[in-house]
Amino acid sequence: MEQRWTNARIATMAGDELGLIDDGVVAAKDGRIVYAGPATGAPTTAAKAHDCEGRLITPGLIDCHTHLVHGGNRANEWAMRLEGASYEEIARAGGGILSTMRATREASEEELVESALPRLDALIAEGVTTIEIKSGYGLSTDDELKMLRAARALGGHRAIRVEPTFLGAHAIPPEYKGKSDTYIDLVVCEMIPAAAPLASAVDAFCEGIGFSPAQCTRVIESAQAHGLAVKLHAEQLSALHGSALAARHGALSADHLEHATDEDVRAMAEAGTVAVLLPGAYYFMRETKLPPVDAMRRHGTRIALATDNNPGTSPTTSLLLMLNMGATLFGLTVVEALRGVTVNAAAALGLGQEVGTLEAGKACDLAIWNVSDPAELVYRIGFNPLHQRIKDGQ
Ligand code: DI6
Ligand code: FE
Repeated sequence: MEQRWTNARIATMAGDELGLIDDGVVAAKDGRIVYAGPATGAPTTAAKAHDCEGRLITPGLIDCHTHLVHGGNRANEWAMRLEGASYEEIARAGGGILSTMRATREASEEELVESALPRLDALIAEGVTTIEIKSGYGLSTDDELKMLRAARALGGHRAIRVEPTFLGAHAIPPEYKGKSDTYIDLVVCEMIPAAAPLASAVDAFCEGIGFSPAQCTRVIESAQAHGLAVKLHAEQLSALHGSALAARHGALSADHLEHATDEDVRAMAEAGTVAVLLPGAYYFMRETKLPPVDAMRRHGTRIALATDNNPGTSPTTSLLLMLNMGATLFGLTVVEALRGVTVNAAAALGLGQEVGTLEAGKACDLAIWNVSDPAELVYRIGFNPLHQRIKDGQ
């Protein structure tokens, strides 16, 4: 089936900027883009033209870092934090991730799907067509697999591309308290082999309250032995140089990075490892250490932005708000922010050949906006100008 979207300003994201074309056409056949460019060069076809009336078309948005599937919420702990308790104190007292672990273990796969759907619908309403969803709140083989199945099931409930990531090395479950190496044995020897058919990538929390670089190395090596891509939560609260470790292993991305050093960022640039910035967690945790965006620019490290939707540090379902926060809090330009939720987010998921730009051969995933200036997508705070979302041409 052939489709055309005409009379539009298209931001292809091809090249190094926005790839803006003022009077542009996107043409698709059977859900794949066959042309994205000036109207003057558009192929003639009998396909029905959708007149976009001068609206802006971008690639469908990509949320490349979420913990969207999880049980319960942590509003109570947030209230404790507002009264002075720290995230680490709550975690060490058995709250934090372990609090969500208990709620997630109690939930059935169907309940996890049902509780995630409203969060997913909020992202879809803002033009998201691809989403990464991590496990990491089960912390047992069965419960981690339950989470990955729930993540995949969401792709059957909505027209959205789901990329599941196994994050068993997210926290040490109570039954392994004080035995983190033994838990990593379980992750490496049992969980990853079982998760491999259900996941696209493996992630780990490289942090003092998480796992050491040595433990993360074991997880990374097991992931690669099972043909899985690698991502890493790194330099969120301290500088353990997990991001350089990730880069040395050819990871798709290292994520958070507030404490990343110039050396970490250079290693990421050289390896092509994408820096995924998570302003929602920075904001919600009231962090003060900014990620080294200037060093990333200097070294040419690709930058992505994501919601990090999770009940503990970033309970947001607005990728548009992350655009504004990436600019306002982290100093990203309009071009950097928009590329961060399209072409660079696709790279962070290893989907650079499939989505993230409007180019022939890619999936026809479009977001059509009631704006003409791309800057308006970054400028507004809490406003959604989406006119229409197209997934695989539909
Ligand atoms: N860093 C984060 O910000 C989330 N996980 C991680 O490794 C927080 C997860 C949670 O607090 O539930
Ligand atoms: Fe995260």
